[in-house]
Amino acid sequence: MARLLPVLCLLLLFATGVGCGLFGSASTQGIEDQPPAPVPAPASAEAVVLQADNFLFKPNLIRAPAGGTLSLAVTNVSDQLHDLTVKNPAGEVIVQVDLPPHVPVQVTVPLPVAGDYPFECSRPFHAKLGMTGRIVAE
Ligand SMILES: [Cu+2]
Repeated sequence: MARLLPVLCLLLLFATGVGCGLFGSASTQGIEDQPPAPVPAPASAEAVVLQADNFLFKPNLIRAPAGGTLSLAVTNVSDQLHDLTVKNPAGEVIVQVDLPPHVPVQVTVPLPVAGDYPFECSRPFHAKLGMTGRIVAE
């Protein structure tokens, strides 16, 4: 059930433009004197734009809050096939999606624990040529 919360928040955000005030522990809808507590929701609610090219990912370092999911809007801007392969901190592949040329692909990466989630293109030699990156969940 906890995994659904970010999705629900996202849906709520799109549906109403209001955000996650209903679910937040500190409702900061109004103007308050206190500095707002760090709320990662706006960053995680919007997809991070990721470009795949010959032979790099841009950006190749993405920071995201641990304990939720990261939405990526990935586009392969080159003319050849690439993929996005993401591993968790234990080194297990958790996401693998093909990236056809010039086709936007929405990718959701679960980030249940803090740590480094390395990603790469698994096509032969592409990672060696520079198609690597890192998601840092913190
Ligand atoms: Cu590639």
